Amino acid sequence: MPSEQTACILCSRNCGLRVETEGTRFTSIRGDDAHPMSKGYLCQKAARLAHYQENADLLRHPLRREPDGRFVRVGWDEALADIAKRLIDIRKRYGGRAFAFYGGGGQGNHLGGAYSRQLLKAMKSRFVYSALAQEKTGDFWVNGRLFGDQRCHITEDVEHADFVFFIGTNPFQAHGIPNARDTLRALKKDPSRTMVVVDPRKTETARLADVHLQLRPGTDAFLLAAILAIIVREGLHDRAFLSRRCTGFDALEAELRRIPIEEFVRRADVPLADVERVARDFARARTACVRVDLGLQQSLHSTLNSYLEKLLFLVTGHFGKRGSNNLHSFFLPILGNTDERDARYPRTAHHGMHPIAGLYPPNILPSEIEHEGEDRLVGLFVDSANPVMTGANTAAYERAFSKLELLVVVDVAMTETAALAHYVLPAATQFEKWECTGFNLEFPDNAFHLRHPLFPPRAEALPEPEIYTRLLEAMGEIPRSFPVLERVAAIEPGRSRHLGFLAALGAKLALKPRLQPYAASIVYRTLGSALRTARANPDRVSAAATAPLLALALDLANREPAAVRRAGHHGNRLTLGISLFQAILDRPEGTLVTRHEREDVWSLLRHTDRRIHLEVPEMLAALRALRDEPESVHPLVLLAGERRTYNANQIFRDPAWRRTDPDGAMRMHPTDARELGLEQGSKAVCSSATGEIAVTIDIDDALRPGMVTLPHGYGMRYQGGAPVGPQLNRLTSSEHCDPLARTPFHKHVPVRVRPAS
Ligand SMILES: Nc1nc2c(c(=O)[nH]1)N[C@H]1C(S)=C(S)[C@@H](COP(=O)(O)OP(=O)(O)OC[C@H]3O[C@@H](n4cnc5c(=O)[nH]c(N)nc54)[C@H](O)[C@@H]3O)O[C@H]1N2
Ligand SMILES: Nc1nc2c(c(=O)[nH]1)N[C@H]1C(S)=C(S)[C@@H](COP(=O)(O)OP(=O)(O)OC[C@H]3O[C@@H](n4cnc5c(=O)[nH]c(N)nc54)[C@H](O)[C@@H]3O)O[C@H]1N2
Ligand code: SF4
Ligand SMILES: [Mo]
Repeated sequence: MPSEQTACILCSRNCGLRVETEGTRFTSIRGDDAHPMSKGYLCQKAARLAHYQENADLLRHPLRREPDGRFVRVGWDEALADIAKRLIDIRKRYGGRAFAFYGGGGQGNHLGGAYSRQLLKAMKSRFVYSALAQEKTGDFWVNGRLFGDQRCHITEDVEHADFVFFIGTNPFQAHGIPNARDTLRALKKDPSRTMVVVDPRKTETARLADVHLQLRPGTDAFLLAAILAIIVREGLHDRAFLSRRCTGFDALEAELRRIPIEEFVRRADVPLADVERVARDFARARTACVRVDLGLQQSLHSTLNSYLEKLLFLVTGHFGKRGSNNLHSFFLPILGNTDERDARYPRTAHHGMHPIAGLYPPNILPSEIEHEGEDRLVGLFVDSANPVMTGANTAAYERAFSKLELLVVVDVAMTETAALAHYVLPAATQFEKWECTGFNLEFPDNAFHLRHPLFPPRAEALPEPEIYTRLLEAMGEIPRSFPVLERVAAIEPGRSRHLGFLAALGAKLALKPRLQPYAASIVYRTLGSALRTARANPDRVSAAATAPLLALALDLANREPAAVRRAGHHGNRLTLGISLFQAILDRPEGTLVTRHEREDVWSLLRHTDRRIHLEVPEMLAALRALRDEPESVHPLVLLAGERRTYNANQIFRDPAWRRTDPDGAMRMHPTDARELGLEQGSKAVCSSATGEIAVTIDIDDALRPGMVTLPHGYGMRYQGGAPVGPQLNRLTSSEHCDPLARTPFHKHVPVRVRPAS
């Protein structure tokens, strides 16, 4: 069996894979040494990918729900014609405000996004709801203020830092950093390097750390503020960096000097001496960086936390250097730049919410649907997401989705969300089509991996580019053929063909501006069908879907010509982007797209004065308010959504993929268990203000007393059966959230637990 190259689709790292296949199945899955980023690295989850590619929940045909609730098989033409008619009707009756799109890519399927976004244009809607807007939009908002654009995204050079500060993240299980376990072990092995972990649980990562600050859940803002205050009090801030690269430090310093350090550290319940040592060593380290994730972003003070963790590396000047935090360039434009002052984007009808980075928060979606009035949401497309399981308050989603006039779900499998849809459209799996990830978040080197299809789509499943293009055709938004463009695309392949095609396309779109929003589908239907790769694969899916990457490659070459050349691509102003595009098509293992120099960080910063603006009035007010915040006391705090050895969002539906933890047990400290009369393996009921669910108890002294945890990524009804493991979002609430970004506080849910009767 010849081996083929692809990537893992289970987390944002998208490690390169070398696989062997037979018919429609994987027979072997290994790490790919040739992958430019992962270089052969893998974790245990990738070996189980056969359960994604083959399972009993996979959709095989388009389905329509009948009035009695049964799903019946329909043909693509019939389904798309009816969906098109109903969409046009919604647009006519209510305008674009009544329609929204949810999802558009999970942990590695981002190529379809270029196509699905066209549907919003056709519907004259701006409402994109996305999982990113229930975790990272507070972070993006802060980036907008500090660096001048919400697309100024931070990366961290953990591999080269002398001092690494992990707060609210467990990279041993969740990854998120390059080759996490190897990187963590290298840190541990080197006595000259220091690893600090701030986490209420003694996690697998914390066990490898030099210092573990096992703080009280939800107190990070207090701890971070105290660390910053110690740094300023002791004069450990980097004055040269602050005066040369930043503005607004005086206002910030004034606030930090008012922080009651001892009191804040007491609230976090960690030893003051440890905190002082961490503050000093971080500031004095030759190179240091901060890495964060959901433990900060889905916990109390979410957006303020994002501000404070960034201040930690900024105030100490650990930015824009090897081994520090940095900005990076994107290849796929997965984020926008839209804050509350942006008039192009409408506020939502019910909450008056604005988008951040172009995305609206899932937390508000159910009430935007249930809102009374002409401007409520009545039509929704969900693609690559399962919000009924993953949004806060499952019952609210179920209730709201049942009130939609039209719900269409595009997924590979019959999900809990699909079960509520009027139409369910079967997408080809990520190994049955051309695919790629937009999580290219590294600096100074950034890579892009275009994955080739390994299998033909099963039964009637189609790749998203084909689904959305057919839908636009059915809506009458684009014609079914483009004779002139097709003729130009058919000439001899090569750079001149691409240039000739682009000129013809430009002329066409200038003549017909109405077609401009649909460039992706137009190049797909025309240039796309003529594309060839070095390893042409005629019996499988054509490479047509990759055509819009040509525009992105040209754009990157135009924005960052020197970095693209340093990454090994050649050409002049016109042809560099075309060479990059061809390299992407021709290298099934992935390719470097940019290689930056350290100094480039300053041109990636978007404030016109090229400085970092440290003074953010909203955040300084929130910092001030900490001093008067009453201490909250709950019997138990649930950390709802832990990453473990065998969970991977909602990507695997067949429970057989798990080797351990079949029930997704609730972890509980022995002291709490004793008080509640619970033992290892006990059945219990966990209840919150929102709902209650059954759980199985796992006694774990790595927790702090007073906290319990449940894993994310369980609760699916495989083959329509009973939920497997906790449906943890039956416990969470959309109101318990960050005031600015509306990110849910999933890591801090007050609950009660009692033995099952
Ligand atoms: N195995 C596995 N890996 C995954 C995923 C998966 O489902 N399974 N999902 C992927 C996705 S979508 C994401 S966004 C990432 C998330 O990755 P992470 O955020 O790293 O993972 P989590 O386990 O959700 O939370 C991280 C840590 O936050 C800690 N924590 C909870 N509350 C607090 C608090 O108040 N303060 C502090 N300091 N820490 C706290 C928890 O104890 C936990 O160890 O993981 C990705 N990787
Ligand atoms: N309480 C609580 N809730 C959470 C979290 C938590 O920690 N606690 N974590 C949150 C986080 S960080 C995230 S990122 C979200 C994730 O939640 P979602 O955004 O809902 O995404 P996934 O769970 O990744 O679901 C991916 C869906 O895409 C489908 N799919 C897979 N491949 C393809 C494909 O090629 N095409 C199409 N069309 N579909 C495909 C899968 O079958 C699955 O239904 O959950 C969030 N929810
Ligand atoms: S789950 Fe993430 S870290 Fe593990 S192999 Fe897949 S992409 Fe790599
Ligand atoms: Mo996530």
